[in-house]
Amino acid sequence: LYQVHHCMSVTLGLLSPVVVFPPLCLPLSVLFCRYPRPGAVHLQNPVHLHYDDNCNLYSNLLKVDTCPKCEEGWELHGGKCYYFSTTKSTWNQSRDDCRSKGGDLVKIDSREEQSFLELRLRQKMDSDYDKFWIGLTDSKEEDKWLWVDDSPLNTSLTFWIRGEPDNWNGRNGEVPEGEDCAAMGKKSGAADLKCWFDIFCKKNYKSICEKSPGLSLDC
Ligand SMILES: *[C@@H]1O[C@H](CO)[C@@H](O)[C@H](O)[C@H]1NC(C)=O
Ligand SMILES: *[C@@H]1O[C@H](CO)[C@@H](O)[C@H](O)[C@H]1NC(C)=O
Ligand SMILES: [Ca+2]
Ligand SMILES: [Ca+2]
Ligand SMILES: [Ca+2]
Repeated sequence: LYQVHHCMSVTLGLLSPVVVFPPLCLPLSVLFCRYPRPGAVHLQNPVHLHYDDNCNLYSNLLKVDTCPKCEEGWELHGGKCYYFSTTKSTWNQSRDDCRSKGGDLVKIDSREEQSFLELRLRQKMDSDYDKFWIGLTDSKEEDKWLWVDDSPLNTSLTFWIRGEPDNWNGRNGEVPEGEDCAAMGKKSGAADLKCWFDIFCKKNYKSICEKSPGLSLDC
């Protein structure tokens, strides 16, 4: 059964987009689907209708192929969309910018994701000083590294450069709070993918945003 999209239902004389009035799914609705639609495959009789626990309606009337799609300027990889900024700002400002675009600073969940980002940054970085913010900070509590979704850093999935994080205070201790934000990138390529380091959050860097793709009918 396929989830029903692009259908209208008539319930109690009211025309409405299909779905949903939890907890009552109003299964007495009459369903009107306009087809053939591009990308829609008309399936065979008999027609089955089924509501799931969230009152989403499923039927075998038609199958509409959808595929993940990223907005202009974002790159699809491994089922997620990535945006590599071209301007530099503080960690906080970079995070706000990602959120205003519907995402957040990137959270690195796998060696594969790190490998993709490490490779892309080799191409994106103007020089080896041209680093990119990631969504990792220990600003709440020193040495307790959290991703932007508040999940703790998995200590078996880290890519710190040797000697990092070191929470450096500046040459004469002029930054008492130390280094609390994480950035990454090595223009010439990182040994064993290790290219994370902690640095002052006020530093201006480019950044990597991540968000989930939308679904497109245009595959
Ligand atoms: C970043 O923003 C948070 C929350 O708004 C604030 O508590 C923190 O002090 C800011 N950090 C910096 C370095 O500006
Ligand atoms: C941490 O990462 C390792 C290596 O990828 C993985 O096997 C493990 O399940 C992860 N632990 C958690 C709590 O996510
Ligand atoms: Ca991720
Ligand atoms: Ca720190
Ligand atoms: Ca450091």
